[in-house]
Amino acid sequence: MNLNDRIVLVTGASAGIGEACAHAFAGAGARLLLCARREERLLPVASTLRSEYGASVHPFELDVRDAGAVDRAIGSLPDEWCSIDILVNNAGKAKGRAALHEALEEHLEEMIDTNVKGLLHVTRAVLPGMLRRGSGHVINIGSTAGRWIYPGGTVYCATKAAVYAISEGLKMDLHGTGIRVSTVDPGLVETEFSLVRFDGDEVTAEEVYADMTPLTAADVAESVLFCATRPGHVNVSQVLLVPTDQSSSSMVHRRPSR
Ligand code: NDP
Ligand code: 8X3
Repeated sequence: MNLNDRIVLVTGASAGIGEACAHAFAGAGARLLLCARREERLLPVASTLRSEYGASVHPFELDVRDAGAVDRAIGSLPDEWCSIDILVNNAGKAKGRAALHEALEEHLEEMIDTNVKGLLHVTRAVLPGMLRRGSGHVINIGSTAGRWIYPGGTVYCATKAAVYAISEGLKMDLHGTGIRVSTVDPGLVETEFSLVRFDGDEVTAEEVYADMTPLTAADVAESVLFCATRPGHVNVSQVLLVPTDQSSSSMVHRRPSR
């Protein structure tokens, strides 16, 4: 299905899964609204989409944790960009892997404010337009972490369990409106996620994906695009996408090379 001229908003599009989603949607003919905090990373993504796909792209700096900034950004979109057809709630992160009683308060707040409150802020800002038009699609990037709780992941897992609950609740809130809600929940995906989680510690970040074959950001983007391109009467409600090497949060098949 061609998404010709559909407007897709991807949050957290400056890297990883969000950037890959932007590529997938641009390749399918969509117009892209892209946001993230790091404009210096976002603008080159937008330029690449324009040159590779001839895509129409409107990038803007946004911290999804700031409810006022979210409302202002969505409320002041130029007329030709304000009818958002598809929202991909992707911006998110883990910080640290400590037990709750040893975790930094700022880490807990950053995860909850980004993964839960940020997703709610953007969704609340975008939904009124979708409701007026009687169509739209909200695609939330959850995680296996929301279904498989693991040691040191108490708060990150809780935020992703919240994304799961929000996705299920939203379907009920929007019952009969024609607006679709999907959750795409990946397992291990090699992106900058672990580098961010471990504050730039490359060795610890690399250990997460060592000696196994993780998902790529493009694998996840393909599933997101699949959800978005079903016929209007079909809602892909939940996608649980894991590497073949991963059977649970703790069961990861590794083949040490030495
Ligand atoms: P990356 O760190 O590679 O990308 C995260 C993106 O989120 C960046 O573009 C970042 O941009 C953006 N972001 C972070 N905080 C904010 C904020 N406050 N406001 C706006 N944008 C923000 O990680 P991934 O691509 O892996 O993660 C994307 C999503 O996928 C997250 O929700 C994550 O929880 C989820 N996920 C990841 C998995 C994995 O193994 N990698 C598995 C399952 C789910 P910037 O810093 O410029 O703001
Ligand atoms: C990211 C997957 O297992 O690293 O959501 O928490 S995991």
